[in-house]
Amino acid sequence: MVVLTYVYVIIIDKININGDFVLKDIILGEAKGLGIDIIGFTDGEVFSELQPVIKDRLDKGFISSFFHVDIEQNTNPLIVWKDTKSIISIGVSYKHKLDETKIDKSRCSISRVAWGQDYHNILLEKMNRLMSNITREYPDIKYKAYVDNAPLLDRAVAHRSGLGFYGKNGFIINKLYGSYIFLGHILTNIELGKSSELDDCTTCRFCSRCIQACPTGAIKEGYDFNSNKCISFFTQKKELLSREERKYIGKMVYGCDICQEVCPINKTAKYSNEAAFVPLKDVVRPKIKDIINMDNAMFKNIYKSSSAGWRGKKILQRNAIIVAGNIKTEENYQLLKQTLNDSRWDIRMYSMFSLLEYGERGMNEIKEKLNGEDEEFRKNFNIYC
Ligand code: B12
Repeated sequence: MVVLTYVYVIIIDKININGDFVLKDIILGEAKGLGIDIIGFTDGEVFSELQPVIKDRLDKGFISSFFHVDIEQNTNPLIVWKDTKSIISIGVSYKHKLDETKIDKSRCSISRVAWGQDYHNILLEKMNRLMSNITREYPDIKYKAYVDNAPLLDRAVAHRSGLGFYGKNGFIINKLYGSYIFLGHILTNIELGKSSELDDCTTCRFCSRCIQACPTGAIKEGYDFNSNKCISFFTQKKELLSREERKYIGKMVYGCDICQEVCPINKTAKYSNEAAFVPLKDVVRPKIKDIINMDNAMFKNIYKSSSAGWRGKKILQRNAIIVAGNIKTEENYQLLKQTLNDSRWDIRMYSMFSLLEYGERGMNEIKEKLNGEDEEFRKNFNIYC
């Protein structure tokens, strides 16, 4: 039981129903050795309390196109995998320091979610290593590991496994690590018992900083969230962005941290020990021109291996062009003049949108170019400018 009494943040109240303490001890010990900061367990029961919540969000049009809604699958572990008996839920902290005082304000930003290496790979590797160490001793154990890619909701699984409570911004907040934790879960065919679910947090009860801070109003009272209004979603969606959406992007090339940065629990949260998420200043606060001029080799070597890479190189360049319209400098103006001649129609269109932010000068710059574009282009330009 030495490991159980160690630093793990959660309390396991119902140990293995077979009375087998050994296996759970081994899992906890292995997890700690692999840099898994938080771990909890739950059973394969249906998450029936989520069904009306998902339906309500769906009806309101609050669910983004990135999440496939199938309420049965999203809430029933047995439909995801018929052999599920318990779920191991993990959290890995990614709060690292970055000295912003030494960074030029004209640079653009990559949110914490994409600092260092892609969290999907890091968490999946940890979970697979954990389970292969276990199955070496217990070959009858079968499992399936997920990060973001399960039909089940990572947050709901984490909540029921005692990893943290829900913040008003929808995040799973852990008392020690705050909300800067990536989540993953493993479905297994063995009984592992259940951790205690946590009640809501008293700090949150009297706090609504995240709701007030979100510029778009995506976070609503009552633990409600419109993902189609989330700035992070704007930076990732491929459809044309309205002027309002482009303004909200501000200087973000990928993701958004606003609702987490203002959270008082995150201010005092423990820092991460995970070397894979350590940020490199020039990568996470890049020069706008470096993103705009990025070639395939730079994308492959730097951003493709981070979680900012999944939408491709062009989406980061599009966002950098938007930022060049939001941060008005002569250098950015010259960059936009250059991208106005890009071979990709959407890059040309966003260059025009951003040049318009420079007033008459920008308008004169694009006039002739716009006339040279086809009718479809001009139609979209007029709708979205
Ligand atoms: C698609 C997606 C997005 C979309 C949509 C997000 C959304 N919240 O709807 C976009 C691109 C906007 C996005 C943004 C971000 N994401 Co995201 N995203 C996902 C993904 C893949 C699916 C989420 C989703 O659409 N779920 C559908 C909705 C209906 O479910 P839900 O958000 O989990 O909320 C449900 C329950 O958790 C529950 N619930 C929520 N709050 C409460 C409160 C109470 C009291 C109760 C009872 C229930 C309850 O009810 C909700 C409806 O059923 C998940 C991974 C996963 N598979 O779960 C990551 C995930 C939610 N994202 C994550 C992160 C880190 C981010 C960003 C911070 C990235 C960034 N820096 O830009 C932002 C934060 C935005 C935010 N405030 O939520 C983490 C969150 C970790 C955590 N500690 O909570 C996750 C879990 C990924 C991971 N594996 O670590 N994301």
